[in-house]
Amino acid sequence: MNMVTRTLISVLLAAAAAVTAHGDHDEQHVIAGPHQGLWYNTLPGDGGTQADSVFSGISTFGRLPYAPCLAHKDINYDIAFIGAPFDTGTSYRPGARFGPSGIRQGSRRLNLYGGYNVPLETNPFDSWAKVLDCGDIPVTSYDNTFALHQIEEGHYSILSRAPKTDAHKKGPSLAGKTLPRVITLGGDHTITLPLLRSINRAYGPVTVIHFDSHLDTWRPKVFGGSPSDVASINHGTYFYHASQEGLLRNDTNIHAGIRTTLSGPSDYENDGYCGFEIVEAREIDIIGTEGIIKKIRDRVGEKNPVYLSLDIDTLDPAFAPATGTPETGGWSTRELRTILRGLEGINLVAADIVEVAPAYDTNAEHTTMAAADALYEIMSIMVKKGPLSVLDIEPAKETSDL
Ligand SMILES: [Mn+2]
Repeated sequence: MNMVTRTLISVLLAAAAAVTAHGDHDEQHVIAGPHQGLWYNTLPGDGGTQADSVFSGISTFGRLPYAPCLAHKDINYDIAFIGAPFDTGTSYRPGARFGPSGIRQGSRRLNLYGGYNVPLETNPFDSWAKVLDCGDIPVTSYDNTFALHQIEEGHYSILSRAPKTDAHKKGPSLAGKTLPRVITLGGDHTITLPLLRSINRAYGPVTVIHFDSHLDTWRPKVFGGSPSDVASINHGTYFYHASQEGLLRNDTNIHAGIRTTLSGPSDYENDGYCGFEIVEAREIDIIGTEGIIKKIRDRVGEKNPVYLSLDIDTLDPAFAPATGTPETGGWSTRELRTILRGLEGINLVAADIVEVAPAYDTNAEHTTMAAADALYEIMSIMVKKGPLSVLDIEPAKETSDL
């Protein structure tokens, strides 16, 4: 073994040891060293930067341990947060490339008191699951085609490795393996197309729950005018492409929170062809959060693998002003969080949050805080469900490259 190899191995071992120590709940409260008297914030939920107070230190989602997962294939986890800072598919206000860093800033206080979720009776920061923040996928802002390729490959690298828990048990992927869950921080909504392409490689077609004020199934000639193939893939058309590419399970998908204007009633018709049912935001006045939850659960069923995509513009701009295409008449943060918690028990395999553009936020960080809290509910239902090995799903037929 030469010097370079030895040095490389010792660096990798040190990195692996650091990750293990942070992920291990028994060890993380043991602080040793000459300055241990300075450290005080060691609550159970505090995921790894425990030497810092919540308002200091380097930001990760919920102060989870950071690990360079894209650079090191041997780092494992059960849930990974990964950023996709892409915003060159927007039709109106750009700025969602700062979404990942903004959401992390907004999430700093999530586990100040330990992170226990009272209504769900679980602590996603202190459970069976090893949860990491894997940083961001490198994304070019100069070439959309290349950027979408980067996002698909980056996501697939995070998705397609063995999880920390139940790695050797059978799971619901096409290859019969158990995989980790991935939560992606966008980015404008275009990113959901490469994310679903990655998901499709692992699971085949999936069922999508799409929270948004907009349909995003528009045909390119209706949305954006489609002057080129590159322009035809944008944050209003990606679900049209996903449907055309066979990434969605037929007639199991649902939008929730819709209140956009249309080019005409044919947009709803086209949406149906793409495999979606629609829950409009205003339905909450009649059927309440319970009725909305029931509609979603009835549509997605018990046996489908589910992907959840959350556009922050689902929320009313009073609660989340910092987004590319805000629409008034949306749900409150309380209503959205109740609806998300109502999805407990579904076969959630992965999720994203998109369209957070922090430059338009209030000084009080309304939007990034709302985004972080919504993700906290999503993370909680993932943890409460258990590892993906426990999922009872109807598999797709295709073969896998896993
Ligand atoms: Mn939207």
